[in-house]
Amino acid sequence: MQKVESHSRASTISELQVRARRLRLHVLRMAERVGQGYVGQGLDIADLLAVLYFHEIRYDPHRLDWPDRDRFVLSTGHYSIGLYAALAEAGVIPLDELDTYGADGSRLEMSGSEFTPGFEMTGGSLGQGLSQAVGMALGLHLDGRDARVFNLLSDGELQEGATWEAAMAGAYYRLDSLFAFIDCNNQQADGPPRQVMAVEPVDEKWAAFGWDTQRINGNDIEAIVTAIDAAKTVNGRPHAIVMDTLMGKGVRLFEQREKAHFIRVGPDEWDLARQQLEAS
Ligand SMILES: Cc1ncc(C[n+]2csc(CCOP(=O)(O)OP(=O)(O)O)c2C)c(N)n1
Ligand SMILES: [Mg+2]
Repeated sequence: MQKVESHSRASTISELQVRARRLRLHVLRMAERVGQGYVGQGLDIADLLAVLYFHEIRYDPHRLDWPDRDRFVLSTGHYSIGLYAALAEAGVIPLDELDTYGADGSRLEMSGSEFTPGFEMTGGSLGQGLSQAVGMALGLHLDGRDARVFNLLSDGELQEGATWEAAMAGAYYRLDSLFAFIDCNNQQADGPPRQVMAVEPVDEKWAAFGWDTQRINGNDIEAIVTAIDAAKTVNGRPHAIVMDTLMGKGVRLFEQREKAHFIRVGPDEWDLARQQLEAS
């Protein structure tokens, strides 16, 4: 399968770090309006989204239906706050619209939908994204397009059986235009996955399913860029990049919460959160 050329909007590591910081600030801005939300996930995934939206993926913010665009498929609908931040920073949605996050009638619901500009699928029901990503990658290949598909999954989501059916299909069809990022933040709604239904060793599972697999620190921008570059050199297999991340990354107040799946934050805590982000 033919590989696409490297991205023309490439940024340096320090530029990407600045982007990631801005994405985190957007996440705090959104969540402050409602006083709660999936803040930890938005902060933990900002580094990956900065790399994807400002370095790697090909898209046109003014022509979202461009057929040759790379697809970003968000399996984990509750991570939408992070994707809204990236889409606003990228100019796909107006920055001011972030203030409507979670409000009645907003295009920015807590779990994103296809009516949100830049969303390729409706999220919320976990375990659906990889099947759709496999279908998109196969369809694009059959159409002779070299667009790639990037899918974000979470560690808790790996308990969904459909994910593994899709993993088998991706390897069977040798979809090397497909990149799955698995966010291992060691948390799910009811605590760490090992106390709910263990998912580790995550990297060994993807490798056993025939995927080109790497495991990295998902809060290290240079490591993410390097891993994607390495994946692009491997032909004939889909790529799994397993990322160990920290829920709430960048804000000590949230990093230290034992259960951070959905957090409520007091009105007096937001300024402190922003200060901690600046200091981090
Ligand atoms: C099919 C399905 N089952 C259950 C849920 C409820 N649910 C929403 S988020 C979540 C936790 C999933 O794990 P993970 O994404 O790792 O959680 P986080 O790291 O965000 O805490 C669950 C069980 C759902 N959205 N969809
Ligand atoms: Mg998790």
